[in-house]
Amino acid sequence: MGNKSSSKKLPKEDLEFLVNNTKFSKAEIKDWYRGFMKDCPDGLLCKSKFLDVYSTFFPTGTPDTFCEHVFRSFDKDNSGKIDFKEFLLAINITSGGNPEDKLNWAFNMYDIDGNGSIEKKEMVEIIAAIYNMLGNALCTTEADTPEERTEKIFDKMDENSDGVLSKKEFIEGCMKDQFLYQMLTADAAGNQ
Ligand SMILES: [Ca+2]
Ligand SMILES: [Ca+2]
Repeated sequence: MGNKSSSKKLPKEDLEFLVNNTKFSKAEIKDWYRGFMKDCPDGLLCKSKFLDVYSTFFPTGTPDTFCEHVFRSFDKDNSGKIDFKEFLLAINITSGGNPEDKLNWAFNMYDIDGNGSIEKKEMVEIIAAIYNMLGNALCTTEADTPEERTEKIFDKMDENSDGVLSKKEFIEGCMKDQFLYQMLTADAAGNQ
């Protein structure tokens, strides 16, 4: 067959890493990689492209703000670009990774300033973005504003009442409450 596509191959160690750390098979990972390299020949995905790809998971609503937060949570060095490995981990986790991985990731996304705890204003910001993205998908009987919703969530999750959520409080709180889990990880928009 020869190598008619001259694009770089995915390094073996990256492939192994992704097989071990995502739900995707070798063949699927190679498929994703081919598509990725077609769109991003230099091997780096910029924010606007990420938004294009990511929004296909959310056909309704406007995912832009939420996407920015998702992007930030994977763009560890804040370079404005993510590589293939970071990209596939993002797809894997946000499209239904195991609950604990997902919550670990979600915590990092909520912790906007990266100080190790979620402050109320951080949660208000992300919840507003989720509302924005999901449109009607999260319609419940209560029509809370992001601020009201945040207050209720803190009432439930802030075990030691210090006004911030630790990672432990966040993860345990979400594990106990299916609705919160789905809402806070934007799971309602997932692949059901
Ligand atoms: Ca914080
Ligand atoms: Ca606390």
